[in-house]
Amino acid sequence: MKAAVFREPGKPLTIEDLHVDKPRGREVLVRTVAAGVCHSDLHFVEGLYPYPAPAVLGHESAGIVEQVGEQVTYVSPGDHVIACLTVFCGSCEQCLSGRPNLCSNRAATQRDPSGEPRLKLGNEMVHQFMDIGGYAEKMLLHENAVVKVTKEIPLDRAALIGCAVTTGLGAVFNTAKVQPGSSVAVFGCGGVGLAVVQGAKLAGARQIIAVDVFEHKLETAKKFGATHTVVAAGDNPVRKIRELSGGGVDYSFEAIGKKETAEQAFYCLAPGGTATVIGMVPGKDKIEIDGRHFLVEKRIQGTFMGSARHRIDIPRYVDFYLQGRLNLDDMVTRRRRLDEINQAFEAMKAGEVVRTVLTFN
Ligand code: CXF
Ligand code: ZN
Repeated sequence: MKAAVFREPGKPLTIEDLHVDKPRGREVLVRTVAAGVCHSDLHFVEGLYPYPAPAVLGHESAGIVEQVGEQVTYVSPGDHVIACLTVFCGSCEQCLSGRPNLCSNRAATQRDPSGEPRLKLGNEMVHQFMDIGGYAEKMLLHENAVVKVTKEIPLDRAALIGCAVTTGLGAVFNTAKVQPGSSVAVFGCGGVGLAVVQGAKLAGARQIIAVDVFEHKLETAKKFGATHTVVAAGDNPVRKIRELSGGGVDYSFEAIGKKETAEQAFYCLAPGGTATVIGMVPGKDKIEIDGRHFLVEKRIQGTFMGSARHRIDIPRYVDFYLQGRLNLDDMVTRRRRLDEINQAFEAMKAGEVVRTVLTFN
């Protein structure tokens, strides 16, 4: 099968022919139909975060089950599925406490490292990014890394639920628990930021302030439900947000992954407000906060994949889409083939697209 392979940080991905094993035990073999191109993959391609090579990147994919291992009970061939990087073991303390997104025993869902690998290039083992490896014609996944979805949702839209949508909506509903009537600021209007905007609208926020350096992205944010916009180019947007919200917002979301914007997300809060940092802030960057703000009960917190319990949350998001309450159609702004993956990254860097989705035959 063809796959886009990561070989070295800073180098383009290369399209190569890999061998994918047959599903064993609780594994399922999925024919990829669509793969969203997410900023997080680019962080790894650029070496901002390390990842072992060679690896198949991609973690926002959807497809059709082709074959299942002998112990699989959850899906059958022909089922439509969304791949989820929040693969869960189902029996560790995190899973049993209702936080399967933080599963502490992913190893239980992976192959024994000394045995036959899932993916190979000749005799060499190839890593599967986040246990998915979605930039490939096929994905060999643990059954707990997929969610079955109705065939009513087109798979190129469904793919986005695998990352951007679950991350953004989940940050709003599960992590921050945004209340009806509240005010929200969203830093960054890419795929995740727009999902936060849509989530805030679904949660009944009265004011949704979108912040970005690109004016065209702010225009898009308005279409998705932003009530106000702030252009952040060269300027600290905190004063403007405080002005618009009459003293600070109840909830803020950082969907970029920068120290500066994480700090701004905290400083634009009203007393009692909560900042949720979604973006991947590099570990070398320390977030600095003036301690006096804690006296008025301001909070800052992390979130991982929208604190998702993916088998519960994803079917709900699919229903929102089918009911016309979640706009995924306009989030897919470009479709490309697998061998155009590097151009898709370039377009993302230039701020040209909300989401490129790679489509497969
Ligand atoms: C990320 C989270 C960290 C690993 C890669 C995927 N989430 C969304 O893009
Ligand atoms: Zn992602």
